[in-house]
Amino acid sequence: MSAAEREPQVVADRVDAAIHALADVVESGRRGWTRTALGPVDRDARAIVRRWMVEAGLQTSVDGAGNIFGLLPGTGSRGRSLMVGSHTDTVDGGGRFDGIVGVVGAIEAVHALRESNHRLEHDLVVVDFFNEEPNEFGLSCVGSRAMVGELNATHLDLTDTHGITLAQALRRIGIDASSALASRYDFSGVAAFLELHIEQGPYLEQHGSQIGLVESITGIARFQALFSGRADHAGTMPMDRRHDAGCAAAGTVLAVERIARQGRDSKGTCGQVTFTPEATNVVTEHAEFRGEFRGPEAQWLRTAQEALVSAAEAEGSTRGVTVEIDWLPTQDPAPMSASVLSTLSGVVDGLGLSSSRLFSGAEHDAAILARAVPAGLIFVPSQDGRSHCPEEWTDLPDIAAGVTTLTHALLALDRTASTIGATS
Ligand code: HGY
Ligand code: MN
Ligand code: MN
Repeated sequence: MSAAEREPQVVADRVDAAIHALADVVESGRRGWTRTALGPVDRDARAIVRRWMVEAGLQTSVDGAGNIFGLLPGTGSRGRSLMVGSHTDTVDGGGRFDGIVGVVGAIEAVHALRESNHRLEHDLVVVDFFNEEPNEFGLSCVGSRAMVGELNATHLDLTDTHGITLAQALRRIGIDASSALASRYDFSGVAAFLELHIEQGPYLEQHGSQIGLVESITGIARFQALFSGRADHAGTMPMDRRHDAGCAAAGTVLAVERIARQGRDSKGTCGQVTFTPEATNVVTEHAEFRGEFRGPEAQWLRTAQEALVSAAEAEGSTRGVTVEIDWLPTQDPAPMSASVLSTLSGVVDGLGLSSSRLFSGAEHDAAILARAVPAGLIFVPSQDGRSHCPEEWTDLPDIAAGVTTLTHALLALDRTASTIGATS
């Protein structure tokens, strides 16, 4: 550390104020803290984040996919950079910390570095990724997928339950579909990517660890299931002559649960259930729902997909109901960079923080970025393991420990990044 450089100090109250300021920018009348990416207030929140980036001394820009970037130029002339960030959109009825901690924490790390006279050799790029949460079209990580070149025309043609395409929904919030497709980021100079995030599960709290170092991020197979039967009078049509699409769907929902209980650390969840007509005196003609399987093993995800198709077909055939399963963008489990993980281990040990290595059952932009650069993911504990609900909570001292870890990790990577192999 040079004479002018001091120990970086994270200002927890500044982080707390930012988290609570964003918590005020939510969709009125919705449960919990709701700020969906394609909704009416996400753009307001992102304008605030961009202003915070400017106040932290970052040069800001926005790409064609809605990602916001803040650049802190380094002292080196090699054009190499470190990237750090997360997302600020929420699920419907979500909490105040999911994603937000990582964006606010990245900006706080910039403040801490500058206020302690640290100048990184690498450029530092802070990112607020657009639309990380699965949207009503079944697509998650829209901004980060665009950056790695994975957003494609098929994604933009995905429709919601009203027949609107994702491209139309993006246009409504000022994002042009073709610009989004052309927003591939040049990662050639990016030495590593770091994300700070709440764990959203019970592991760290159960193990008494202040910091989680993620080894890999879950694979996900998402789908839409469509059932077509026949409308009949609920009071006259005998049970054995019905083609009840609703019952076929319900049986398939239970099959998702049964299949998900069979894998190692596997999960299965259904949502967005629609019965048409919505009447109890009419046998359901059409039913649809969305679901997903998650797990640490790509092979199990494949077998789960096959098991779902045969279960749905069985539920349909016994009722004379036709079934269609459409797979939405699925992704294999994403291992984090071993060398970034090793750097993070050294940082938390050096800071005297207790830590655990763990698997992430939640999806993150880091899983997408890991396809382009060596990526690392730092967790802070979630109270009672709760998230994606208003009860989501992480204590400020835990958040501050995470931001301190992130800040020191950036200093460590700045020194060691040249030794990190590409996506190692
Ligand atoms: O769904 C997830 O795991 C993440 O919160 N988007
Ligand atoms: Mn989430
Ligand atoms: Mn998240």
